[in-house]
Amino acid sequence: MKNIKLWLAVIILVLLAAACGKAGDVTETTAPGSSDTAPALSGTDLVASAIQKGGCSACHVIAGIPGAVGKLGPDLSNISEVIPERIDSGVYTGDAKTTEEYLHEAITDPDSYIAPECPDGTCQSGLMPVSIGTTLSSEEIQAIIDYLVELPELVASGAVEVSSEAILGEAPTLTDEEFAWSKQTFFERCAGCHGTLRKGATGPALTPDVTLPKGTLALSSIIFNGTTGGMPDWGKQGFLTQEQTDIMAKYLQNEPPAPPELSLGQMQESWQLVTPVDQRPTEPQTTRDWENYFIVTLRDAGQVAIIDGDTFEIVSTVDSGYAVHITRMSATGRYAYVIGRDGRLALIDLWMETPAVVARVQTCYDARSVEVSKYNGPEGDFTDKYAISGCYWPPHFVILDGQTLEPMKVVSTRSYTYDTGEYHPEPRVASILASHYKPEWVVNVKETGQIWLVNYTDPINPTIKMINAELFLHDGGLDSTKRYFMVAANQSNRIAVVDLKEDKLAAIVDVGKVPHPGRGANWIDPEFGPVWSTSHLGEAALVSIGTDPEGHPDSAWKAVRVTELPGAGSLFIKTHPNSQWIWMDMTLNPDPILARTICVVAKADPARTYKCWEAATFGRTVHFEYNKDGTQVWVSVWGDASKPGETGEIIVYDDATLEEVARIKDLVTPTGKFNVYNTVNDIY
Ligand code: DHE
Repeated sequence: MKNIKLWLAVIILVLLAAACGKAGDVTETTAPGSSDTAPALSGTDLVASAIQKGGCSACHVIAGIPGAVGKLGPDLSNISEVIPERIDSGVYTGDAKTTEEYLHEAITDPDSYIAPECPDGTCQSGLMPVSIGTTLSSEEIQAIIDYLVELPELVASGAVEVSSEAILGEAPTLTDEEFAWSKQTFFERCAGCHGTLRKGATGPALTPDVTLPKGTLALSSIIFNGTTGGMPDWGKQGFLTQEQTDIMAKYLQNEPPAPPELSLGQMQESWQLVTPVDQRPTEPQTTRDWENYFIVTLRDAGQVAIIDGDTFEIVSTVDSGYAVHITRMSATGRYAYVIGRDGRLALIDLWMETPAVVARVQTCYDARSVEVSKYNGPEGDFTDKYAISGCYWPPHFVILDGQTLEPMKVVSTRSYTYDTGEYHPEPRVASILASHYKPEWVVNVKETGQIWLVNYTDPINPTIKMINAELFLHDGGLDSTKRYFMVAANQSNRIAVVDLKEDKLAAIVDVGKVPHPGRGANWIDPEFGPVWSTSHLGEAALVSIGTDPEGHPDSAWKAVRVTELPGAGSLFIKTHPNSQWIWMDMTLNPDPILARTICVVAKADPARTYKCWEAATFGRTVHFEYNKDGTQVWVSVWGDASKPGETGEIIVYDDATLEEVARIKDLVTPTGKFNVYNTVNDIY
């Protein structure tokens, strides 16, 4: 036995030495299992090759295996020491009687028992592909088992250690058709989190140095099943078949293709002034309370529905861009600006009897944000004057005429990271918010971690103050005084706070894992005074930050309260000054029941959730919005566009009693919804 161990250790050391370089480096070798490795493998070569073929490194730490530093599954370096105790514990649900049998079962029938703890939280059933058992030969499976049985001693003797150096094989090939399909699907489904150039942000980087060591099997499993960290289960949800998932997994191991640029001239060519300003109404043409309209994203229909907040009638359904992301209103509320993921911006006149698009333009190929000029004060009246569109690709923002959408100015955000000064080719524009204090927009540049304050008094020659903040800026909103802007640096697990009166960074606050506030929620905590809260994608917690440096200096810019939630995967929270609740969803929780469960926390007793309930029998619940007077709350049930009867609906609740008031049924995949009055006045 001792000889075998020594032999294993020596070969591993040789392997590691061959793969030399600093941690994180990547070594090019011939792909295991390719024809170039024709001679039969034995010993540790066989173990390393089998582990890579099975994609085990993508999810597990396995000492001695180059690049095996995955965090989705349990650390396997000492697993064989844990197993006997686990088998005897009474909680084990499989059939194994010995360590070897347990390991065999774990590889060939992974869901027979789910380990209790994984590095990132609870271990997820269904993630480890059942097909590993058939992909690997019995010889390969046995080699892995033997290695894992010996591993604790090898680690203890110092013969092997954990190594992030990865082995790179050849990228799998795709047909032209498969490549074109993958490219388009990646843009539509994945680029938002992982970046068009796949350098990562909300989701991890997916460049070949990261994906090749994981291999097709592991990547495919992650894409199909999702992860507890917020990666959607595209296969389980029915968006991708197993075959499509495998094609995508192969595509990700190839170099990302460079997408095209978009010039101001090209934007101007796309510009359509459907109804010139002088042909539009000079006063509202409707007797409805248009300030209580909700502009509802019908995501997969490429439309928005304009719904009367008093009667719940659909006043108009308007074609907009692909997968509309958000809507913002002009400062008077009269115009709605709707931005699609494809960078198509539509301007809707809400004063028309039947609201319709009065102008369109394309400012990017991939966009998430739009905002308007709101300032009216000593420096001028900019009400309804300008708009700004923020792009993921090309990485830039565009200033437009607010009444016609004529593109006026494009500003690139390609720049250097705030901390190490590295050049970044794709710093994407995440949220944009209009200051009420100055004629400025707060533009959050995700990958460089800078918050740009863009002064629009002279939009062709804008001045920009660049504030160093934190990497991976995403979404955020104002505090209740509107003086401070709070933005999630989501992959940094922090909130950056900007003082819009002084134009400077006020604080960086540590919160939970992957904060995702939407625009957040402002309320008065009974102990800590005014706070702004965020929920999280990666952690089951609502975290509240003190926002009153004058009245409550001890709490200001600190995470003063953590309220535990039933699950992670939350995208949005909401409240209203008149409400006693904070509402929250868990849209991206991998458990389908939790994904359609909503919760409220009582402001008077914020230590725990007051009530959680499954709001629908299908789909996922997502995003809240109040009506104009703060008495009713709307939540979307995000269904499947291809399933009649389950495409989606909006549930309206009475905010005081939490009783259901109405269901607006058969909407196609409703997601975000924006009440005109609340959006204009930043009420949340
Ligand atoms: Fe969003 C806001 C980006 C996925 C619905 N989303 C935002 C903002 C950004 C953003 C930068 C802030 C805009 C602002 O305030 O100016 N969203 C992204 C992504 O990059 C991400 C993670 C992945 C992607 O591919 O787009 C993403 N978002 C989603 C969804 O899957 C949602 C649920 C449905 C959809 O449209 O695809 C979704 N995002 C929303 C909504 C808002 C939003 C409803 C506005 C919230 C608010 O109340 O302001």
